[in-house]
This record gives sequence, C-alpha cells and structure tokens, in this order.
Amino acid sequence: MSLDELAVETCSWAFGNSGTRFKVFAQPGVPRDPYEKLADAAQVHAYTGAAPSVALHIPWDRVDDYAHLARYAGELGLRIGAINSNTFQDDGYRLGSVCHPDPAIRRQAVDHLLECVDIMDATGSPELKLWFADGTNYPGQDDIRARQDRLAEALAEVYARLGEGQRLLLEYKLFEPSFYTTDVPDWGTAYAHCLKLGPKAQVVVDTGHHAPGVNIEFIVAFLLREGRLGGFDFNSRFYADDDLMVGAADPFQLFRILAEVLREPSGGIAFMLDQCHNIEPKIPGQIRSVLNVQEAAAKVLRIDRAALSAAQREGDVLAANAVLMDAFNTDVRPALAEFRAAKGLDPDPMAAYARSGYFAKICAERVGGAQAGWGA
Ligand code: RM4
Ligand code: MN
Repeated sequence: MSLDELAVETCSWAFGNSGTRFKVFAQPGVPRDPYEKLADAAQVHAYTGAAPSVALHIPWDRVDDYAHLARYAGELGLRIGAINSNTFQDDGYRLGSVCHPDPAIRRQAVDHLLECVDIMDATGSPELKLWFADGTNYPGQDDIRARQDRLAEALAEVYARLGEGQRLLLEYKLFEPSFYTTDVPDWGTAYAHCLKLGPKAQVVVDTGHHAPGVNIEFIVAFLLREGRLGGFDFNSRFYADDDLMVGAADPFQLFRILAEVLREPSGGIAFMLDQCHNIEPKIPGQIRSVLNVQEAAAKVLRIDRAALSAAQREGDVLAANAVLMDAFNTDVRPALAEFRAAKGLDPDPMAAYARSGYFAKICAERVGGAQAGWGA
C-alpha cells in the first residue's frame, strides 16, 4: 500500500466537549450539532488530505434526516464512516444492555442496534461498531455463562439484519465501567463471537483497551491471518482507556502495529480515531493524530522487507531487528512535507490550520445553543 491510500477516520465525539470522570471542560467554538461536527471534521481532511470519513455515535449524533446529514457530509468532501452504538447511558442499563438479565432491557438494546443499522442504510455507512459496557461488579452478581448466551443471541439478531456491503465490528475492552467481569473483555471473546456469526463480523482493536504490556501487534497479526481484523480505534494510553492522541504515548507501538497491518493491502481495515481532547483544542488534536498515523505509516513503508525476510531466514536476530529500527528511526517528516506539497496541500497542516482563522470564526459564530459533549 502507498501513503496515498492511507485514510484515517475522525470521530464526531472528538469535536465535542469532553473531560474526565470529575469534570467536562467546555471550550469555545465547540459544535452544537452533528452538522457542525462534520464541518470541523472537514477541516481535518482539508489540511491533511487523509481523513475523508467521520464516525458517528448514536444517540449523540441523532438527527431527523440521516440521508440529509450524509448529503451534507458529501458537500464537505466527506463520507459517513462507522456508526457507533451506545447502550451505556440509559438508566435501564444499570446491570447491562444486551446481557441484562431482564429481556425487556435486552429488547431495548437490540432495538437500538437495529436502529443503528437503519442509520447505516440511510447514510451509506459500511460499519456498525459495537462496544458494550456490559459486565458485573461483584462475584455472584449474575450468571457469567448466561450473559454470554444473551450476548450471542443479540449479536445474531443484529447480524441477520446487515445488508450487502455492511459489516459488524465487535470491540472488546478489559474493564470499565464494570470491574469484576466484562462480557467482551478481550480479542478472544470477540473473535469467538465473530466466528459464530459469519464473515461479516470482525474484531475491532481499540489500542487503549488492553492490560498494560499486552503485545497488540501479536493480536493484530493473528486476526489479520484469520481475516477477522475489521479495524482500529486508535488512541494512546498511559494507564487505562486514556483516549489520548494516537502516537503520543508510544509512537514505537504504533509503528509496530502498523508494521503488521501494512504488510498486505490494508483494504477493508478501518483506521479510526477514538479519542477525546479534554484539555487540548480539538480540531488541531485530530489533525495531529492523523499526522501521527501518517508518520508511523511512512516509516513502516520504509521497512526493507526483503532484507528483513533474509535476516529472519538466516536467524540473524540483530540484523532483523536493525532493519526494523532503521525504518523506525528514519525522520520521515521532510518526505511527508514533500508528499503533501505534491498533492497541493500545505506541507505543515498544523501551522496551516492555525493560520486559517477557522477557530476564531467558529468561536464568533457558535454562540448560544447547547455545546455537544458526552450525552449530547
Ligand atoms: C468506549 C469504546 C467505544 C467508544 C466509547 C465512547 O470505551 O472505546 O469505541 O465509542 O468509549
Ligand atoms: Mn473504542
């Protein structure tokens, strides 16, 4: 694959207000509706040329007319990416959603997931991304195996509703908000459910959803080999699900992951950002993230694969490692600047956005109304 083909999906919620468990911080100029979120996402694409789609989160991005929203995205040069479901913010979900012991709550959750597929139909979105906050806090609280049965039943109903060209991406996360058991805690659980469902079900790897020290590139290599890697939620973590900018905490890990992914044409693997910009400005935060992925990919594309294979065949540990490190240690920024200039983009997207006056414009225009944020 070439850099030209690398597309990174931004996420609508990154443009809204966010924060911590303790405080959501309001920033000036924040979008008040999904249309304004798309307008901001279009800025990220305008300056990077590499962010042509935007993921939506339902109900945070609920509108009356989804086809209209998708047409607006088209006018901005964007398309609608993954539809992210949300079965974690209603009072009814205290004990879970699709795994809840009460069939009425499970029905409510599955109906929401089916509504998300309707939204895919209306917007042309190719992916339904499912992350469940389901789990338990205390030993004995619920039947662990029964919860798996309920999960499988819900997934099967949603899977059956998928149309041509639509797929279901099942995301896992070790813990949080549940602390004792999580119903989809790891890639193995997600993979097993996807296998049962069929070929349109794939695993999505959120880089922040593992225990410390987990070798994510191994998971990626395994899932790729099985044809079950559907995509990524890119972000960075230091401790848990920190949702910081991708490539900020551990650029070497990002390189190692992409080194596995970009071994083959990456078609069908959705590179998505799942981040929150709690203290930094949001549009530049997304631009920086896209650039970080692009930078890591550019380094990966410099890996001398022939030399690497030769060293591996010969069992030359140091030479093989050196091939990889040479690529990682290359400063690709000048080459990327040229690449952008050749495409008619500003070689420095961060500076170009800062100069553009867009931020002052949205601060002046977006006055009144409710700013978007978690739950909005
Ligand atoms: C979850 C998960 C999902 C994201 C929500 C906001 O932890 O990562 O992908 O949609 O957060
Ligand atoms: Mn995620």
